[in-house]
This record gives sequence, C-alpha cells and structure tokens, in this order.
Amino acid sequence: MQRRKFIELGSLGFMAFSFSSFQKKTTAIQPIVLSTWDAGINANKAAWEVLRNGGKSIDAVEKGVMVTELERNCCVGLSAYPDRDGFVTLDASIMDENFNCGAVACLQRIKHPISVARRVMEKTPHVLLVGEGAQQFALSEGFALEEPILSDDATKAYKNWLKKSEYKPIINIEHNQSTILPPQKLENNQWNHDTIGMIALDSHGNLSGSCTTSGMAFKMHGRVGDSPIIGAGLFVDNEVGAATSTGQGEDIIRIAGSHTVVEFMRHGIHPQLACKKVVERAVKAKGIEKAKEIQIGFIAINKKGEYGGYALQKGFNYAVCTADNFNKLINSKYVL
Ligand code: SD4
Repeated sequence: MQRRKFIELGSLGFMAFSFSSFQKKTTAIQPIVLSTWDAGINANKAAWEVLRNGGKSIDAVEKGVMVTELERNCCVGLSAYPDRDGFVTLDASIMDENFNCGAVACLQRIKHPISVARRVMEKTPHVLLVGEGAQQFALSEGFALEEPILSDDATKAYKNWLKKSEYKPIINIEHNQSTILPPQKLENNQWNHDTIGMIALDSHGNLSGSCTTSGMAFKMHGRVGDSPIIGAGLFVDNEVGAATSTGQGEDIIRIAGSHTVVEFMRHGIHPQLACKKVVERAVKAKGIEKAKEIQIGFIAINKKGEYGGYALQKGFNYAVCTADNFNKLINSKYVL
C-alpha cells in the first residue's frame, strides 16, 4: 500500500513538475525595446542585440542610446546644438529594475553621458551629479575629455541664431515648420531630434530605461530639462512598467510626467492611454493656448510587454522593436 501510494504521489509530482516547466515554456517573456523619435531605429538595433541574446534590459538601454550619442548628424551627444553661450551641455539618466538610478546634468566634453549616469548609479551613493562635479567624476572613472565637435549644421544654426540672439527656446513641432528649432533633416528626409528616451523589457521580465539629450538648442547656460530628472524624463517600476519622455522639459517636470504615466499603468490603464492622460494633464497645467506652442511626447511599456505612446501635437514618432515586429517607426497619436 505504502509503496503504491509513494509511486502515485511520485507520478503526480512528476506531472506537476512537467506542467510547471511546460507553463514556463509557453509563457516565455518576449523582449521589447521602444525609443523616441526616428533616431530610435538605429538605437533599437544595438539594444536588440543585447535583448535577443538573453541580455539584461539595463545593458540594452545603455548600449542602445550610446549609438545615438555618437551619431554625427544627430542632436544628441557632443555634436549637438550648443547653449546660448556656445557650450554643448548634456543631460542623461538611467534606471534599472530595482529602483537603482543615476543621472548627470550639464555635463560637458564627455562622449557618453549615459555611461557616466550608469556609473553614478553603480559607483556612488547619489542619483544626480551636475556640471563640473559630474565631469570630475567622469574623469575619475576613466572617461576621456573630448574636444567639442559641433557639426556643420549645429555651427551654422548657432551662427544664425546669434544674429538675433532671441531667447525663445522652442521645442521641435514638426507640423509647423516655422517653429522648428533647429530645422535639420536626415538623408532619408526624416526629422531629427535632440533627445532619445529608451525603455526595454528583457527575457527575464525586467524593465529598464535610459534618456540622453543635449536639451533645448540655445538654452540658457545651466538650464536642465526633464531628461536627467528621475520621475520626469524617465521612470521604471519593475512591478508595473516604464516610461520616458521628450519635448518641453519644463512642462514635463511640472507634472512629474514619466512617474505619472507609470502610476496610471499601476491602476491597470493601458500604456498608450496612460501616456495620453499625462499629456492631457500637462495641457491642463499649462492652459490650452500656451500648450499649442510646445510639444511633449511620452512612450511606455507595461510588465506584460504592452506598449504605446502619445504626444501633444502631430509629428512625434517612436521606434518599436520586438521579435515579431522588427523595428518599426510608429507615428504617435496626439491630443491637439
Ligand atoms: C529637454 N526634453 O531638455 C528635452 C528636450 C527634448 O526633443 O526632448 N527635445 O527639455
């Protein structure tokens, strides 16, 4: 009797084991990476290399935006548009699945601000280092001091701007080209931008995000936008989802934009609707007339790998990369 019971229990246990391993197989997590604007296509490719090999999302989001930081004809990284005093000052942030985060702001002459942000996260007890202190830290970590390498476009646009030196920082709004600052087209005729935000879910089910920017062209020296501010330009809660933003940083900071997107997702709201609700909140905070003069965009993923984006105005797009749908550019829906 005893022996029979043992065998029965044993086979039940085996069935239970094989069912759970079957379940694991069928519910394998599909990695996904999303990033803002058309420069996200190239960035996603690098991130995807990490994700498709079972790598971690935190490595993917760093490697991904590093590509954009080096692109010569892109307004992210050292060849970006300078501030009104002629300095290229860079902001970046990164966040992993354990609420670890790091950021730098107003960093000069360093090629990869995102990697410095990651070192802040991993090697210091702090979250944000700025200006000279951020640069000193980068040098102590072995980063090289680079000469500024303003692209020809950036130099031309800056010289043009200097003629009037009108202090009116306007963020790119594509459907009204007279307000685009600065107007720059890529060879493939797509508009280019001064920020990339990237969020990813890896095959282990972990979320991470990164954001890197030169901020607004011809900004006041020392001005910092949303991108290096955790909760504004980037937020990740591994139980819920991840979000990042682009556009007029001040209006994103005011409503703690990316954190708010994640909070909406926490209540079961789909990522796209969560982004829309936060854009609407920004409009309410600013007033509709003033909101017409700016652009804001959010992208988000939840824990299930559902994703979406939403903007204030027409013209925002984002790149999405999954195994089934390799790197497509999606034109975002918009509120106005
Ligand atoms: C900033 N959010 O510094 C950035 C700028 C940006 O597309 O996203 N531009 O305010």
